[in-house]
Amino acid sequence: MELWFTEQQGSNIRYGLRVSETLFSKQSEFQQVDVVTTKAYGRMLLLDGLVMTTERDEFVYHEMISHVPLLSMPRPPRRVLVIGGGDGGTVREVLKHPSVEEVVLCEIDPVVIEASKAYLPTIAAELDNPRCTIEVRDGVDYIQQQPDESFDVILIDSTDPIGPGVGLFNVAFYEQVKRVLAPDGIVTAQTESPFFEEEGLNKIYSNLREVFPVTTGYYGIIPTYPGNLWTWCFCSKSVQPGQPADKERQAVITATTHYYNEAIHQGAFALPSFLRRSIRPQGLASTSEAASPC
Ligand code: SPD
Repeated sequence: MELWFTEQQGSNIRYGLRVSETLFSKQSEFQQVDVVTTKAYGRMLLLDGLVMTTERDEFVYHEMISHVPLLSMPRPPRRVLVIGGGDGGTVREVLKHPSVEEVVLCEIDPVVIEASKAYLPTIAAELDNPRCTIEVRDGVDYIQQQPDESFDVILIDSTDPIGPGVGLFNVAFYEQVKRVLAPDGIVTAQTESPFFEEEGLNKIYSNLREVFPVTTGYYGIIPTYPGNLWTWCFCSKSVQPGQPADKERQAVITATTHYYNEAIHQGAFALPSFLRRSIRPQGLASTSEAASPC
């Protein structure tokens, strides 16, 4: 018998992947956690039946959420916070940056970490790295207890804005993220699909714009996410997006990546017209605006 996983998008769309094996399945305190093997994309992590990552295309998401902000920082970042991201893919990319002394992973659900370490070893590869500190806690509580300006880069690697991830999309949370961010720091948040979540995406951007002086969306192509086009928001107190801060730092990273490169760093901010209307830049200095392809 053939086994198929389907993810439903609204009432009219379902995406399907043929599954050969279920490797892990557990209802945690927070959500249903599954790891299955798919014929087309290798092993896949599902939370509450939604695709979080697959072995074959995870590199796009994890490289884009990490290297765009880390390489935009005017000085080499030392301390990085990842909120969510219990599969470890974002931590793995952050630790490619030699300047990073510590990355704190704040994941609410220990079962996601357990399943990823056991069944997604290439993604969770650096979770035992001594430069990685794991906090199994709600990111909303964790951030409230951190000192002002204590992180250089903060990456909000959340689930969709439902279930345990919902508190990671509101203004009160973003205010705390801003407080904890260094003056020259950068925040990147995953901001969903522009095709299917337009209303939700507009709300996320409006919340981010209430808090951060500089915000702009950028995008990448992720075959297993609904709509295939995925967005992140680059937010800062003053740092402008679009240009890597240091070509030497960038070359160290591009020697390892499969999606991110010099052209993608700038090109990801070149928004298709329909996205300009929703995730357009705000707070860009006029010189950068003129120089940037946004
Ligand atoms: N609809 C899928 C959204 C998933 C965003 N987070 C993915 C986590 C990968 N580290």
